[in-house]
Amino acid sequence: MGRTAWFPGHMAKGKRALSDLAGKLDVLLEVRDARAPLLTSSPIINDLSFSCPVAVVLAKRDLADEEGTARWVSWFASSGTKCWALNLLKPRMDAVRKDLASFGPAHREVRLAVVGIPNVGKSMVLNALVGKSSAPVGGIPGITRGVSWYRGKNILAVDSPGILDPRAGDGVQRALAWLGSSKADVIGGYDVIALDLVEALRRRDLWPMVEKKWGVPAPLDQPAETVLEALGRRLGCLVPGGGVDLSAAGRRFVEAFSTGRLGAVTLELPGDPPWS
Ligand SMILES: Nc1nc2c(ncn2[C@@H]2O[C@H](COP(=O)(O)OP(=O)(O)OP(=O)(O)O)[C@@H](O)[C@H]2O)c(=O)[nH]1
Ligand SMILES: [Mg+2]
Repeated sequence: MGRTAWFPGHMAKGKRALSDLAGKLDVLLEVRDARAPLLTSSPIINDLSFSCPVAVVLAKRDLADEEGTARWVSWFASSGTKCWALNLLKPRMDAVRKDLASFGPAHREVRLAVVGIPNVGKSMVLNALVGKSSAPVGGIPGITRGVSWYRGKNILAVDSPGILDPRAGDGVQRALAWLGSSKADVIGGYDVIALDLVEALRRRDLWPMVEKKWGVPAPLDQPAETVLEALGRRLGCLVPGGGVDLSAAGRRFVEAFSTGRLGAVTLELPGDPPWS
């Protein structure tokens, strides 16, 4: 079990604020990453869902494999959970708004909170729902710091900071860093995260997406360090004297993966064993 890696004060405060609010809400809208919907589930949802129902958005649909996403949507439906897969860069929210309205009483707007782990797209979902760009959005985890209300047509919505499980194991935290939801530089460094990602992509036969982009192969009998070094040379991440800066190479690799520049990919499917 890994030690607490990244649980700054705003996460603890956000968790308390959401607990105080939960009784006043009609529905919790939990945002997860479509590329790994179980890995990116919110660690606080079980505590909060005693007070109100939960519906799920699988964000970053454009970064996930379409067939994998379809399987996840069916999986949520079969467990009775309302679920929408969305590309928030081109949001189509009419059906979502309509379904969400049914969680509220007829005499007033629906009240909801958007919750989830860092950087999954919560603020983008909120902006798409209320119809304006008011909640701050950013490419690094930890952009939203507090809990704030936003009003849209027939909707009153709270944006909340991303909250991680402080007890998550090292493997979970590293995988979250591949997706941009945890900070690689506080978990063990970009080189460590990237070596893990090399292994994970190779294991899942997903390396061809990297090879296609950068022309670097990763034969199974080659140590992950050798592969990362070759990537570093290809990307020009060198130190004086000609060695490879593995940390810089790792950062370029992980960031390209997390933002989808290497292609669309799904990392887990319904029924896969849990991450450890
Ligand atoms: N390609 C793609 N990028 C997305 C999508 N949704 C969000 N993003 C990107 O993901 C990053 C994080 O989005 P935010 O809405 O700030 O995420 P958040 O969950 O509010 O993050 P925190 O407030 O830091 O916890 C931004 O760079 C967005 O542009 C999506 O559906 N597709
Ligand atoms: Mg946010």
